[in-house]
Amino acid sequence: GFDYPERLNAAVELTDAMVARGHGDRTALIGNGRRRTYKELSDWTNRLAHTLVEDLGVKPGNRVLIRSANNPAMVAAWLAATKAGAVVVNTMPLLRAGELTKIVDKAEVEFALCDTRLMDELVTCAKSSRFLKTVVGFDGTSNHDAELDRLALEKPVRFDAVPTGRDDVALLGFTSGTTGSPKATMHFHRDILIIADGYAREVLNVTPEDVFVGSPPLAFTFGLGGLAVFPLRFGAAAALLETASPPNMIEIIEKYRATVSFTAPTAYRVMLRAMDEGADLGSLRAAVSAGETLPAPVYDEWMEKTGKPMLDGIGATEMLHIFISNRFDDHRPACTGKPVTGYEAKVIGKDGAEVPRGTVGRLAVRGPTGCRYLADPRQRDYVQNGWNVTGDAFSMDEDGYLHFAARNDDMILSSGYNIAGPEVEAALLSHDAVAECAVIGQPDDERGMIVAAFVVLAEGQAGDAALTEALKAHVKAEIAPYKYPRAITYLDALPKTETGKIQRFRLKDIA
Ligand code: 3SK
Repeated sequence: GFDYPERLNAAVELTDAMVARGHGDRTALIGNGRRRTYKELSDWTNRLAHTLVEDLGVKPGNRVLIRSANNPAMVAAWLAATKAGAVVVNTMPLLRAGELTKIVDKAEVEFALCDTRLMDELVTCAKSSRFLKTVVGFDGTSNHDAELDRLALEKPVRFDAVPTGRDDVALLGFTSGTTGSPKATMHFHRDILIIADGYAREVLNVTPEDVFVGSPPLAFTFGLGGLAVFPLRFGAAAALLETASPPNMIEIIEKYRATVSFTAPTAYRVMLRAMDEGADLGSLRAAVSAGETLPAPVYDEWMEKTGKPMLDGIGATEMLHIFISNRFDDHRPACTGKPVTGYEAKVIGKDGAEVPRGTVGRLAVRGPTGCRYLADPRQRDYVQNGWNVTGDAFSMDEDGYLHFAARNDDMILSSGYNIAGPEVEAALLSHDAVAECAVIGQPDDERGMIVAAFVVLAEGQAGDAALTEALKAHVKAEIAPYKYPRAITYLDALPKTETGKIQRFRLKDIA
């Protein structure tokens, strides 16, 4: 089990406790051209915590919103607010005032810490907010040239962190999901450590020698885990990128000899092409893929080129992080693997009963973390009889491995056939002309639904009638012919959430 003392502050465990364990001189964070050791991070966050409490008046339980791109100052702000006993709401840098207002209202946010380069939308939101009264800027470029930094510089480097309980809420993770309406998920101090002591320890075997890199925003729990909690829990380093395009990630991997990467399959496809052009990604010992289905060809090519498996995993903001994953020594293509230590999984039908092995149903999980929506009736749908019923359709094979079929709303019922959209997407993606694609069901008088594909073409390709026919023929040759897309539309880009997930529901309006 996961045994933590009753009084537990996750931020202390990730900073001061690491210094006490002898990691003080090791690099904790790299970003904006600077390295920060664990001792520097500990001092920095303690000074900031003093400022939050003494200058701003933050009290335990206050909700503190943080707005920034991925940089060390954002991690420091998160840790400092957590040390002060606040409940932190990390937000994406691109959100507009209207979107911020929904979050501020839902979470009753009173304080906001914001990279000075991103103030405008937040100030607009604060002007009309019933809740948000204090907005303070920090310098995301780490030159300590903003109000929060200046106040903190005068403070002592020791701070008596608020002795929070292990089951006190530390974090509100917002999920807009792929369907649009935001929910806040509550996570305890212990949950933050569990995802490291479970998944990161068991699946990734993190050591102090590791250097993490990746693309998910820290405002998404996938990124907060992979780029802050996991490295800091084990004395490793995180290299943070404000703009995590695949070329930037490649540059950082080569420069810092990064060992663990967290990103989505689309970025790994670009990295594979860069390897053909001579990029050296040989330092990577663990490539974690999540957030979207990992197509078998990407998995196969990665294995072929690096000799190491790509670690496909599935997580959810509701569960905080990854709960089912492949392992270095136990992995298969087109397979998400088995539950992470502490979690159990089953596949259930509409009646809630487990379906036979090999049958597609809804994935239900339970374990040391779980869904607690803040003031939201959808809690009743997500947690049923103690099981977290995810929005994903999976099957479990005879050996207990879980295979992704689709998000429940990605299943397409066409002429009596149940077609998993991602399977058609994988078939399309294996054609050289296709860079990205998404498949949805489109209402059709004759068939009820047809499979409709939206394709972003690879450079130099033309989306003409000949290519459309070629793509249809290609899918028919790859998978059962009835699954082929009867409609193909070419787009310059796919609609995506801030976290890079394709918003298939928005394609319904384009179709
Ligand atoms: O797959 C996801 O959506 C996810 C969400 C939160 C944390 C981790 C992951 C992989």
